[in-house]
Amino acid sequence: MYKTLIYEKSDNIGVLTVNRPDKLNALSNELTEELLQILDTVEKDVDLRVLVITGAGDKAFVAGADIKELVERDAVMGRDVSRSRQALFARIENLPVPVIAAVNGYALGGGLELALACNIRIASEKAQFGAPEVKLGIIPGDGGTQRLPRLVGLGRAMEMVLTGDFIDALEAHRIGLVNRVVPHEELMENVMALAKKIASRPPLAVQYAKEAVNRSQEGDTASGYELESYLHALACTTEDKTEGVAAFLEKRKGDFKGK
Ligand code: CO8
Repeated sequence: MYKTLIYEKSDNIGVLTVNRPDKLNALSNELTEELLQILDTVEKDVDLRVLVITGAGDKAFVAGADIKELVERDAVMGRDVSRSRQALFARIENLPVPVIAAVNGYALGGGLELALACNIRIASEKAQFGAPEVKLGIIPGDGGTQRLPRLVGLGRAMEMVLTGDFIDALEAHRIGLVNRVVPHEELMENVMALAKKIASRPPLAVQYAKEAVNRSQEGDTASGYELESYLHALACTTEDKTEGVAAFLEKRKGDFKGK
């Protein structure tokens, strides 16, 4: 049903694979449209617990925006595409379920920005990261100038954005861009183990915790604390909280219903 994406779900975990391997999974307009469609489905799926995003093939997660489509892009189109892609990536960042990027190869330009919009990044040892936009005479437009410095610090982000140089997975790990680096063949196994662990936690608590942690990036600490209190209060109203606390006290595993 999708031409540029594959979506599979099992055990409440969705795996979204960007599927243009012959173009290193470059983000074309068509692919962006299909991502929007799939988000409509994912956002409404009450059984979903975790979404994993990865790239098809052995070389790339996503090697950036489709450079062919940049040829015709004037200022008005540039602003519109940037705004709509920023909104798309913000939707991914703020999905009710956690999103894990399984970075299996090049994560460049818009592909780096997609990985940054995911909530957790696990990299294959083959992964490479870069913001090469400046080499094309443009700048990141999918939220990268804001998310990258928050994750790796101003100086490191500035160096990546101003040089366009790539960094390897170990360097990405050293600067905090990815949570961990694993052998290439074991990437999905590692990502799925993490996804399953998160999926086993009380879903509403996971959702509220994600929302509170995401708010910390918006710069207004006072309203972040306020939101945390209200989401904590909301979590206290759930059946899963009653079950989770009882399970601990009774020394047994919790049975969580997402209620
Ligand atoms: N767009 C379109 N096609 C691409 C892209 C891309 N980003 N990356 C790779 N491809 C294509 C190649 O053209 C090639 O196609 P073909 O076989 O038809 O010639 C195929 O994928 C394989 O690529 P290579 O032969 O180049 O593979 P190599 O292993 O030799 O090199 C690299 C791999 C180093 C990753 C190289 O492909 C490369 O440098 N790619 C471009 C990376 C890049 O500059 N990305 C940033 C793009 S700009 C961007 O993302 C801006 C985002 C913000 C936009 C503003 C708002 C929306």
